Amino acid sequence: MNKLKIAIQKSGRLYEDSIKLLKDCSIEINIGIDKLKTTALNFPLEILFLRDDDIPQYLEDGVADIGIVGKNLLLEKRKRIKIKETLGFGKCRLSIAVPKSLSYNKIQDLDGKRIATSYPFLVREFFEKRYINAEIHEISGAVEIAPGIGLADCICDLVSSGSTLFMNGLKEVETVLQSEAVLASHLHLDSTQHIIMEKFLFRIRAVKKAKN
Ligand code: PRT
Ligand code: ZN
Repeated sequence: MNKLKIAIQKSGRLYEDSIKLLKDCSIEINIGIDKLKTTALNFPLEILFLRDDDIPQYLEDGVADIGIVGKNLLLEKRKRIKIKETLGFGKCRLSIAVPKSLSYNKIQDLDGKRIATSYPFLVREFFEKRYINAEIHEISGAVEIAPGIGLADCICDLVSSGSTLFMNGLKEVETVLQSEAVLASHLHLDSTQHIIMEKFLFRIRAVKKAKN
């Protein structure tokens, strides 16, 4: 019997909820010690454990058929894949934050500023739409320390509770994107894969409905 391959995050913020979603859908899995991949015991699903950054590319290439990843990452990476369902966890927002001491009234206050981010595409698009000229500095981690060490004037990063910004003397001033985990798929599934995905989506929707 054909199986559908699902990519989920190997560890990190989406891991627990992704596993829980499978469980809530009554899909039983045994996770091995190496945690590279596993096969569901009672559903035609193979689970691949990956870094979240790699999941959009694998979905475009068809290495995985479906995957769970943050909308933030999907939109930033701009791969040719389809969003099938929002999942209601991993909620956060991609926001611009400036030092608390900076007086901020309107978006034009960001004109000519240096902004550090791991989301250069989404930030550029946000500024271009608003005719703001900002200098984007792409950095891959610890974005929130950039203003403190003189690397940038402000940042654009994911925020959930806001405590990271607070601890680094920053305040949130604009929201670029509201995000949550989504189920996305490869563009060209064969008919069997499509049927399995629809069965899985049917269960996901039932789980979501039961929670509301
Ligand atoms: O190892 P791997 O590459 O797979 O994981 P990762 O470290 O790149 O990603 P991870 O696990 O941190 O995040 C995975 C996904 O979780 C993100 O792509 C988002 O879709 C979602 N998510 C939800 C978040 C947050 N909330 C979040 N708060 N991702 C990151 N953060 C970080 C943020 O970057 C900042 O450093 O948490 C900090 C802010 O949190 P607060 O609560 O202090 O505001
Ligand atoms: Zn990552």
